[in-house]
Amino acid sequence: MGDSMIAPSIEYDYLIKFLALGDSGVGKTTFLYQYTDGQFNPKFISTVGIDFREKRVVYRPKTPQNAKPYRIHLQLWDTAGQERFRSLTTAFFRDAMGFVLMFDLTSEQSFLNVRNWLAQLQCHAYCEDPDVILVGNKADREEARVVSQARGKELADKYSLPYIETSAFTAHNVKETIETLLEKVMMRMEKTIAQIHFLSTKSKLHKSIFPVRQPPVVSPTEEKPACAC
Ligand SMILES: Nc1nc2c(ncn2[C@@H]2O[C@H](COP(=O)(O)OP(=O)(O)O)[C@@H](O)[C@H]2O)c(=O)[nH]1
Ligand SMILES: [Mg+2]
Repeated sequence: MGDSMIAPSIEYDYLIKFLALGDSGVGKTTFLYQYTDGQFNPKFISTVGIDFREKRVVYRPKTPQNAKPYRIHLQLWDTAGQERFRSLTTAFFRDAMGFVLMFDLTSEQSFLNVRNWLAQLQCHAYCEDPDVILVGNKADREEARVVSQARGKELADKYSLPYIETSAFTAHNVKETIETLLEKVMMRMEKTIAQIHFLSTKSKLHKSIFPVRQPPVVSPTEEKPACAC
């Protein structure tokens, strides 16, 4: 593990857990390593089950202008895409607040499997509509690309997800991916806190604090992919 793993102090405002998922070999481990340690690790080390990396960041709300920045302790959970670890890794889905759903721009199969990963998420995440960012990785391998930017964007739009193309090799858009996801999660959190305030001032009982359960990502008219849960 890198320096970011050494003796983190407990002084932070929020502990936020993200989880990376997607087929084996798409670049999840390399991406997270690049984010936390700022390096490309060329060694292919197959993730066994689950692992995590940590990093401290400061989140500045966009509004109001003088909003207090939050100190965030980010925990980035790394899953193994292999089928045999699925029951282990899906148990961790429940704990995560945001998801980096990754495919490999040079692998058609990994792109086709995005739909299955979304179905897994709907089954196992804390709510049916969690914050997810769709990531097409290995953008540096332009000569080997088989999934166009337009197709990636089209799929993301279908599920109302942000779409971003990254390279864990050159670090292109790696930081931006985590920042975009953090922005979404923090906005949801602020909305939830505002709802709690509203409810408590009305002296009403509320069962769900965070997360708030919302309508599913897949619209009712669409065929919902089968879930193994
Ligand atoms: N060229 C290139 N190779 C990458 C990139 N990301 C990962 N790789 C390589 O792809 C292979 C699989 O990466 P890994 O992070 O282990 O994938 P995971 O199974 O999803 O965790 C490794 O050989 C990495 O070096 C990238 O953005 N560009
Ligand atoms: Mg891995």
